[in-house]
Amino acid sequence: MGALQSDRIVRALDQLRIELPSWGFANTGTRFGKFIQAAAATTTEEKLSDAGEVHRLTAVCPTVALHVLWDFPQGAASTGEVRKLSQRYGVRAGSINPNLFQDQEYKFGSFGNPDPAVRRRAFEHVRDSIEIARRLESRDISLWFADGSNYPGTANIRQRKRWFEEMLRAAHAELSPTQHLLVEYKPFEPAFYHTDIADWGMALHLARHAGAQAKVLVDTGHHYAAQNIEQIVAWLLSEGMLGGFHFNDRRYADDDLTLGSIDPYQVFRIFHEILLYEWETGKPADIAYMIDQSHNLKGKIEAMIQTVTMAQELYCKAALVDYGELLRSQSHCDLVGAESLLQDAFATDVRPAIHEWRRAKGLPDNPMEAFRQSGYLERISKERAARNSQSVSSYA
Ligand code: RM4
Ligand code: MN
Ligand code: MN
Repeated sequence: MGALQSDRIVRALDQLRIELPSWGFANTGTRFGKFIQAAAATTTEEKLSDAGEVHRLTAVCPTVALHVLWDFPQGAASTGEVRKLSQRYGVRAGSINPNLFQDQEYKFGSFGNPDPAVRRRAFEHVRDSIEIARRLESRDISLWFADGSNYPGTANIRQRKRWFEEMLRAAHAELSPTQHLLVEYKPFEPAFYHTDIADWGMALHLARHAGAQAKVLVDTGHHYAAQNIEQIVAWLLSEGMLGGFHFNDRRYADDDLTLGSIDPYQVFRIFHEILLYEWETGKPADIAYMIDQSHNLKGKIEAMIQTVTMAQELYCKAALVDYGELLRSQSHCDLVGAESLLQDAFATDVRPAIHEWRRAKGLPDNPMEAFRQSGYLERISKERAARNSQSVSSYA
């Protein structure tokens, strides 16, 4: 690998930061059941401790996404405690995620619920979440809605759209000047006939309607099978509307599998669009990269380390594309030449250069190996086993 290529890798690694989800360290499962792990985090403190361990070994995960219902039992009054614990474990609060889908009231929706009292309650929860984010100096409030319907004719789609427009606008009015409202979309599940924010067009419309600080959040698992996600990314970048990412991989739907486990080339292509945008415009894309995975079979901390490592590898590969050459090939319609630039970059083994970067930072070459030798897993398994054998926490 030449000096130019190594330089690009160093720059890419210095730039990439990945947010860990607190819920990814707790016991979760599928709607068919949960397999309890002795080492799973049972409290917010344990989640932050596990996230801190991933950050200690990789140095690229300084923030943790938090779910309000699960991590702030006393709402805004819990922020002092969360701040203290984050500091103790060497991480910071990242995006704040309201929970608008788990309470009984939300059976027929939150912002789209026909009952005005439920809509108001949902709005108040979002307002509290914005306040929590403000107290923790978190920039992003990530909104994901389970709202939708299961049977034709049972919901007024246009009316619900109007409620979403109004309420997101009202939520936007609560933001501090530096905060962002991120609007996530998902085509189906848990609603199977219609989902109120089903795709990026709907999310884009609602974000624009809400105000200048609202952007779209792309979750890689929230698309139909053949959809070209990198094209959506390119369009949102071009509109200045890509606010964040939820990383995971999928084979069928919202499978929440480990990033790059099924289709690493797709993640590479997404990173390529982002890096090409940055190169062409000369400005950072300013995207919050977050992991949204919940592993019920793999060890949770190991799965996070695997994800972070994979994200780094694919990001570095994408950084190797010769953009000047690519644009020349594109303008001459040299199809094979242009495509090869991507394929060659994807085929490059970037691991030795990543190891070197880690060594230079005093980090272990191989964070997974270092984790396995650290004794951390054995210690927490012992400490948490009894609690985990009794409790089944979190969502399916
Ligand atoms: C959804 C979506 C959200 C996540 C919830 C729990 O499918 O991906 O981002 O917060 O799951
Ligand atoms: Mn998500
Ligand atoms: Mn999801």
